[in-house]
Amino acid sequence: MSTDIAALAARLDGAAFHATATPQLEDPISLEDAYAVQRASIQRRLDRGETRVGIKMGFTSRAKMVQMGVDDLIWGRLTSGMLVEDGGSIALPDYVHPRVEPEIAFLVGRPLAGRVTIPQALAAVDAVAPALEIIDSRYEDFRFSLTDVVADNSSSSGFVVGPWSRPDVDLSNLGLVLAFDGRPQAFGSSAAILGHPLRSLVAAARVIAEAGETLSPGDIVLAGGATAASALRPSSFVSLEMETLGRCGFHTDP
Ligand code: OOG
Ligand code: MG
Repeated sequence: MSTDIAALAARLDGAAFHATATPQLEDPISLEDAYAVQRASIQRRLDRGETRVGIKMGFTSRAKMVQMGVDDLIWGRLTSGMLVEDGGSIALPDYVHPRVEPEIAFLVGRPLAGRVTIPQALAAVDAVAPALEIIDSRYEDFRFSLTDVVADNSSSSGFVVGPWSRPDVDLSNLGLVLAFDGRPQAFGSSAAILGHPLRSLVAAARVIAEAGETLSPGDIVLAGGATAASALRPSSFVSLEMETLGRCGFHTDP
């Protein structure tokens, strides 16, 4: 039986919109269909007036793969509705069971797509920043197969971007601390992201071309969590401090 892409897109988009979990998909779907569901569910957000902002890479670190029991790189789409202001706040009831993870953001300055080298990827970058991703699987118990999570826009739900720096910073091994109310929650290094976060941008250029699209000037690319994700709690201040790049953070409402 062929997959009903539109029905699955409506179901996952509805689960995100209403912040209610949906069961894992009843029938396994192909990876191609999973990305088609993702695209269709994001189109529903664009039809409601959100705009395309960039993409996020997922499972680019061992810590993330081990935490979720998945072992292949995935990607998802970022829209304007997912952007949380640095220092701003989110309301937990708008989410199903949100988690946060430390990332690095790239600001694309020149079109980028296809098979590129690390220097070519770097040449397309205008700026880099510390970033936090809020992931929120729409599936019950935050459990999914690889294709389930791809269909669910790779759990993408929100993101915060800190101050932009020039891209000539050495990104290979920047220490980082994720903290809740100033208490360290996770320690890591940018090296956890595929050995070097620019490798994630190289991968982003490849996957976006496979989807028949391009990274365009102004797009943001999230390189993927450098540590396992942490569950959000009410009334806390979540912060990321990254060596050289600085800090960003957000509050969770009571
Ligand atoms: C899937 C999204 C993975 C990352 O940074 O590795 C991801 C998930 O863990 O729910 O965003
Ligand atoms: Mg992530």
